[in-house]
Amino acid sequence: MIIWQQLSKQQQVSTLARPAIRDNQVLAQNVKHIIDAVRDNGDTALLDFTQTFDRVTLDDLRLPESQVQRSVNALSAERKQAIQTAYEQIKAFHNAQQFQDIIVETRPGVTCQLKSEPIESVGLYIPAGSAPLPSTVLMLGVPAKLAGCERVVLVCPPDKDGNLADEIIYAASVCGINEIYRIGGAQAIAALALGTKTLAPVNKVFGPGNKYVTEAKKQLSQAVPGFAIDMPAGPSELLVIADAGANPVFVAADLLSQAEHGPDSQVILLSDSAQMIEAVSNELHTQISTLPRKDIAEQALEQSRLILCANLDEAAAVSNLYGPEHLSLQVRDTDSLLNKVRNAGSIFVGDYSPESAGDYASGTNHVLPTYGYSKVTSSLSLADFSRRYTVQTLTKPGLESLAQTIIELTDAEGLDAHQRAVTLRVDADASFNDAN
Ligand code: HSO
Ligand code: ZN
Repeated sequence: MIIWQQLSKQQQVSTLARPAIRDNQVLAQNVKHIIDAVRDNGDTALLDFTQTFDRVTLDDLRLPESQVQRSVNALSAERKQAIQTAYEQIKAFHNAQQFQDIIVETRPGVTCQLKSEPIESVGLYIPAGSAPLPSTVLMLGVPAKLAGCERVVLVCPPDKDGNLADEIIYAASVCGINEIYRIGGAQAIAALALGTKTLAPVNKVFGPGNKYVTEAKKQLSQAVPGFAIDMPAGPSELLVIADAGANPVFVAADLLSQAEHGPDSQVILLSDSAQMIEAVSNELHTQISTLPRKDIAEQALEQSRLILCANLDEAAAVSNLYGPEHLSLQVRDTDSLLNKVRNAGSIFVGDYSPESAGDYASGTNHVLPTYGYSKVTSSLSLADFSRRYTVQTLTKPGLESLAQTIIELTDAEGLDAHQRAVTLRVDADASFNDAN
């Protein structure tokens, strides 16, 4: 157990430090090589990489439509119902995020608008890794469709038989996504950014992935003009603040739920009660022994921190310093703590709000900023699938009423052509107005 007050300033900073992202030249070079190959050889490169990395020879990257019905038949009614129910909740929450156009007459005759337009085409990257993530299909597919994106493309690495998980295919079909490709890794991101004969390029790519995917997103967003990515992705994080009245069984279960994601997941417990920390620590050992992903969770727990704080105010301050992806408040007075915490991607309030609820089905999005980016980046929402732009309309009297202001400022900046664009209009004779 770490006692916060006994740490020096420097120790406090190092206690909350995430493992450093090492600038990996070899990784960057390998990814660059993959991107160049896709740029030069298109589909041939994609098929070759799929053979090398996914160990399957495909003759068509696109998932045949017939596969959808096969997945529908293969899944149990319970599993399909669960995907459907999660879909409904996520849809309800994201649909309420629709942007309302703003129109303001900033002064008589000067009208400014803020409008929103869906991003035309988006790519959703769904990792296959150690477990299929149909929940991520919903988290990306629901807002993409609600925002009105014209083309929604899903990519996912195939298994050794060239198949995708039935749950992924079914979740995509529930969202109404039918353009699906069996590709993964850096080559999939390259295809989405650059386009090939079978896969037309998209404007923006979303979704988590391994270090190759993340590196490819980084390189391509810098190299391809107009190509955007969702947000910087890092290992998952959960910080729990628990008081003496919390249930250590619940708290330990939550910490393990995040620890099982990967060896580099980070979990932190802050409490004002040494007994609670002790109890959670014991529970962690009991519960971990029966987890199928015990090995992964154990590695993650090695970097976990159980920290005793002087009081909950201090716990809030420590949490704000760290800025977790997920923040769970298992305290009696949730209202007052909620007022003090900031810098979290998603907050789970009370003993009955496990992170798993938000990961799957409550309705909030589970694509969230990690690595301290919660201080500056928002959790994924409908807004990420559209862009905002402005429109303005000035009448002649409106422009006249602003002319002096603009003339003065163009003088200050020494930009005469800007000034002339105003004065010529203000001085235009009435014949122009009459003619129009
Ligand atoms: N906790 C993950 C999302 C997830 N959990 C998917 C289960 N499936 C990152 O927020
Ligand atoms: Zn999770």
